[in-house]
Amino acid sequence: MKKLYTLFLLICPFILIAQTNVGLTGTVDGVYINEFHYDNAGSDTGEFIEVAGPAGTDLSVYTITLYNQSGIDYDTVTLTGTIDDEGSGVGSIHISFPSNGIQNGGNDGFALSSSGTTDIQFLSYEGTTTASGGAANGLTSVDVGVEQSAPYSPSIEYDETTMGWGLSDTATPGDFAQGAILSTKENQIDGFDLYPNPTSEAFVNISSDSRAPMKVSVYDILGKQVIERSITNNRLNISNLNTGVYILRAQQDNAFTTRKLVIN
Ligand SMILES: [Ca+2]
Ligand SMILES: [Ca+2]
Ligand SMILES: [Ca+2]
Repeated sequence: MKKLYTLFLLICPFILIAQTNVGLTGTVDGVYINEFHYDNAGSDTGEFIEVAGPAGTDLSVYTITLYNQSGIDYDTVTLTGTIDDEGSGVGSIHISFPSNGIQNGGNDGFALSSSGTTDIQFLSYEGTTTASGGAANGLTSVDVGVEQSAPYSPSIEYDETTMGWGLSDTATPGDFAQGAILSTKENQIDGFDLYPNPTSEAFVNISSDSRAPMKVSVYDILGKQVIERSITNNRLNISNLNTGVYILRAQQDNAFTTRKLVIN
């Protein structure tokens, strides 16, 4: 009997640390990541992560661990205080980060964990990452599916009504009330191709599997729109652009594709 008991004690810690990622729509004992902002055009500013949950929840058992694309935990924040009541018994709090306190991606993320449960919410943006170390050790993140890239939405928000993640038109750090969701996880344009790229020509060719008109926007590295045009002949004139790196975003039917365009 003593042997069995000893065995149980040996196994016990391993049982306790087995964790479950609740993913995009789950909660960690009722609390979940609700909104975040990690990247801007130019210098990053106003970076934050917001969590929401039932009013009165003691947050002192909760931790947010930030992970880079290699799965290394590069920052840890222990939460404090309680969630306020912003109406209907729910509320939110946010943690502010200094400029680029949240890495810009791709494949960066963060985990919300609690000492009171093995459930953990491990999310990422612009790809997934597998944690080696920290609260989410061994788990692979779930990508929210939208990203802060040109034209840089104010925040990324969990929409409780549709149970989906999307780009929001207003950042509301610490307020449960959210901005309008501009777009959710995007359909990609089938067969999209952009060539030559890099280019030193006065045009680029853009093709896809569809013959529908395509709307093309080009942004400079600061997020300023420099071209907006509908094309029907697969050719985009870029003779007005200087050499440099641009973001090209195309829309066709209800699908979008974003690509880096390099002009030499
Ligand atoms: Ca950042
Ligand atoms: Ca929300
Ligand atoms: Ca908010």
